[in-house]
Amino acid sequence: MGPDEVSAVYDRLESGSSAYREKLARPLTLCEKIISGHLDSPPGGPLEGRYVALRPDRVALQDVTGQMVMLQFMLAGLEQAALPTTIHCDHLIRALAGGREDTAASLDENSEVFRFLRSAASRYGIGFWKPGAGIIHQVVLENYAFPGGLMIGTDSHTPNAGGLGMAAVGVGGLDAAEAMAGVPWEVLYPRRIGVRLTGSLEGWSSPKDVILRVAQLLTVSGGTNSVIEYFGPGASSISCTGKATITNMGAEVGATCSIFPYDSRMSAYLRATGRAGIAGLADARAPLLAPDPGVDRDPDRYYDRVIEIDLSSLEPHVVGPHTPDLARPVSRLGADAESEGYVRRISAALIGSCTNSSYEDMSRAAAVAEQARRRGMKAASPLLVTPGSEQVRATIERDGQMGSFEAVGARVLANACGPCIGQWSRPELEEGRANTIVTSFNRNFPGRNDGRRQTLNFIGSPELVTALALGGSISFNPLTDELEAPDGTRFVLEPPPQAPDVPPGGFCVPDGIYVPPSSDPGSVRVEIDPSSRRLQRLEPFAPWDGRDMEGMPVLAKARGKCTTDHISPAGAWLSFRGHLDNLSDNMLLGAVNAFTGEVGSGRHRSGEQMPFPQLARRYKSEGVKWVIVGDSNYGEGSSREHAAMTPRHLGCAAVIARSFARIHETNLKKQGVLALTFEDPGGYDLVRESDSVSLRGLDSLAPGRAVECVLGRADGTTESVRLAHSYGEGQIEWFRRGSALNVLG
Ligand code: MIC
Ligand code: SF4
Repeated sequence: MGPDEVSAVYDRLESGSSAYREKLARPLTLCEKIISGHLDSPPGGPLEGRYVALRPDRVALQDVTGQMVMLQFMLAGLEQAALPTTIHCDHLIRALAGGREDTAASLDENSEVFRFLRSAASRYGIGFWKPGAGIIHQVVLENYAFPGGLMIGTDSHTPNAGGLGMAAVGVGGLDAAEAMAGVPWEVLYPRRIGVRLTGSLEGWSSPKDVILRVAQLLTVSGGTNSVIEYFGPGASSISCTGKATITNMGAEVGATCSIFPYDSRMSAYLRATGRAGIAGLADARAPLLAPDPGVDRDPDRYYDRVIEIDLSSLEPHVVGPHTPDLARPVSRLGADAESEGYVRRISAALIGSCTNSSYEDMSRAAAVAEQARRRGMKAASPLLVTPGSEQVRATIERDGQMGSFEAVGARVLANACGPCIGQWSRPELEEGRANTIVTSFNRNFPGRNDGRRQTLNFIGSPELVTALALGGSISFNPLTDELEAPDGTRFVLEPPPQAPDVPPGGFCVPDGIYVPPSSDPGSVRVEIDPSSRRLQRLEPFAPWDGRDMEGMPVLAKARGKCTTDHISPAGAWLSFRGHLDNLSDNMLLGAVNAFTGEVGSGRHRSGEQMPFPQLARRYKSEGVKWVIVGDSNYGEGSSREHAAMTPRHLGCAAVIARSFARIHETNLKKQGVLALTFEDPGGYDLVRESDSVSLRGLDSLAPGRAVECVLGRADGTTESVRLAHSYGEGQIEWFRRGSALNVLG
């Protein structure tokens, strides 16, 4: 979008937010302004607690979720994307040998999928970023994000663009396909969490530590259905890309999005990335792109919760393993390793990814590596660098940071997701061996990086991870402990100096990595080989038969954390993200069976034990619908709608959980699976393996009205449990018609 389009967005923001401000007769926070400036129709009153229909400014898709978006878009028979949309090829690229080799090998392995995406993009008016161009969120930040805009993206870390003052929200594929079809996008009007920043970051502390601290305070579900707005005098001390690190990882606390107010750091970044026109517009309308005056002075009145963080006293943190909210200052990591029995030796250290691969990040991490290089020292652990974009990679190659990494023995991987999403091949690692890795990524669920559940992933800033790689152990405290150079001299690392966020010599601007949509779309054929193992045209899901659901078996009762990585693992399975039937063979393979403690398998009514996908196929062949019972924050993590589509495909009628993560709950609803919660969370404990579940009164399903669930016991007795849900009026139609797509088509 050029300055003219952005200017039109600002006019709408001005008028929409004025109208809403008048209605509420109070100052608005930044997100309230952006939402009210993007409403499909003027609000009748306060929007609190309601679903709102919005008109986003753009859509971003990546290669693995984007396949389903395009397949659904095609199934609905649509012509051209109604909104500026781009596809980014990043997730399908593996990490093994190094950037060039891995990109080439992945191009080869995935050529069918890339050809499909490229032709579909060309045909439907969508921009296409080739494999190797970079990770979606970095490329979007460098090219498309703008202050005050509203974007949806089929990836949970879409809020990365909040670093540039955009309200950017991760959604399931069908939300994107609908928006691309010109249908307003619906979201629950979010609650507001304010984070007031004072002071400025010093020494080892970095933007990463801000979000790790926030994650510690909010936990993985504390941001659900909320936006996190950062403000206060410390906000402008953080660079634009540093802000993006913070908003990116708002996904880890389940926030709808996170955002910073417009400031001079954003202006500088826009100018450095070739968008001076937009910077000029935003400069001129800066007050529009910040909370209203009065909000900062009395935040408790306008935010549901306010968190204070003094940047000057913030210690560098490390989180993990297995969950991003298990935080402690790095100074305590050694003690935790001791008391918890974590493997101390670091088997690999990884920096970069969509979260932390800015010019500033790479410069600070390189400054740490440089201290070792000067002393002729190599990293004690393998160090892997994943640049977030070709723009950053080429720039740090030119400016020398890459040289510093390579000098201490680092291997540079492709500009892609690779080791962050289980595309990391580690043939040297013995099967089943517990091992510790440290990363500057955002997620650390079991099995996430290398497909091995025994790998413990600890997350910290890139500079800290680099320092840990030099020490080789998580008992090494980079702030105080000595390292030994090959000549025997001992030294303590200096904290890396502040680094520029925008390169003094400008960014290198790579070419040949972007393909615009066809100017003659009618001539483009989108081909899907009917015998393909990787792509499959979709069939519409069947509508509800209008009857109550009686006597359904509990296919799975998941205990504890059950993220989308547990429900629909990535890694090798990424190959099948465009083939619903083949992908379904991974359903719930990571879920812990609450009845047996086993991972990925359950028992058929006949007593036979088998993997969940097989069990589901067995019930399907018997014509039996079944249910999943979930624990708290079920479906946390990724936006992948596959975690809702595979159960739907294999015959799941309902998921009943203690609570849901936002995107997954919407995905279930949209794909026609009933998403229900126990009114009393203790209801979860009542469900037994041999129960049969009946859901009654479904013809009177209505917003705010409980659903009656009867558990039929093996001994013939029954027990009633009340279930709640969050269906809005229009959403019930998705269930009745079989899916939201059936309503659209
Ligand atoms: C992730 O980080 O888990 C992913 C892979 O980027 C996902 C998207 C996907 O599953 O395709 C996400 O975060 O939404
Ligand atoms: Fe890719 Fe990892 Fe970022 Fe997801 S979190 S977009 S897999 S780099």
